[in-house]
Amino acid sequence: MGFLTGKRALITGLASNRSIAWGIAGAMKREGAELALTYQNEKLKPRVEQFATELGATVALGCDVADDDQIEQLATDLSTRWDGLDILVHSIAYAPREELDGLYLDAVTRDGFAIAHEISSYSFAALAREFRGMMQDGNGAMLTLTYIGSLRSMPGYNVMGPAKASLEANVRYLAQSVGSQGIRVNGISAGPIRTLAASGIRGFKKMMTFYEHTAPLGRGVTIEEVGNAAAFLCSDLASGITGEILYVDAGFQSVGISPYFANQD
Ligand code: 0WD
Repeated sequence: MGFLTGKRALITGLASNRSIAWGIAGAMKREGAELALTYQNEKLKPRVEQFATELGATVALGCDVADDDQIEQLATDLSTRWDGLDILVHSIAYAPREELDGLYLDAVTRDGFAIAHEISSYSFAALAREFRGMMQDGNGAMLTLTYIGSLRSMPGYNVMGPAKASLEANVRYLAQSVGSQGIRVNGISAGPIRTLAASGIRGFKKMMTFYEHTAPLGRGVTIEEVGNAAAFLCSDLASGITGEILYVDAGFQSVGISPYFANQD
């Protein structure tokens, strides 16, 4: 019996079988959770419905998190199918592509800054507000995905850095807001993984090489590894953990200078 048996999980941000949300869905399914998936728009609908079939997911529902009405509708639709929710996974980020090119100060605009923060950070609070009412049994868990670009500047990550910093603060404030209901809120800071979202970052391949030379494990991480950590954090095994950002990054964040670079003459 898996450690998520009997849990019902709503997973957002599934765009392809390379998405981190796919790794999370797979791990949660394996551990016994019943799944519901969301798709952002009609274009993604057939693909996500196919994923739902493969995962034996109960439902696939539409929701563009830029639209409050759609978030509300999602909660209404889900509540007609399930009488409660245990796990909410927010695996969504977006910034206009032009914002992710060149130096931050040359690229950042008022609109781009607002959009990146709205979709990548605020939407977590918007979903949390809508779904906390369905998490009534005192063991709910909410999870989001972040990146170390929140703490350190990274080439081309630009406005997503401040947006992820905001998201991580969101985790702490949400944890405080819903802690009295027994709901836990955490984030996973994942190492870079080649997904659709990552393809917007120029120089991603070269950065991966640097990453592999720096991380103690000498490699990147997989969506399956992120999925396993997500399943744990959203399970009762993690009942004492909230307001936390857990690094699943092959140890990259722990390094100052790796021996690889010191050994170069
Ligand atoms: O290296 C990476 N891939 C890392 C990703 C390292 C660390 C963290 N992350 C984060 C991302 O920032 C994001 O928060 O993980 C999360 C998931 O990202 P992913 O799995 O890398 O990306 P992807 O497979 O592209 O899924 C993100 C999806 C969107 O995909 P596209 O590529 O179509 O933009 O977020 C969804 C969408 O499906 N999304 C939305 N969903 C609802 N409403 C919206 C929206 N407005 N905007 C984007």
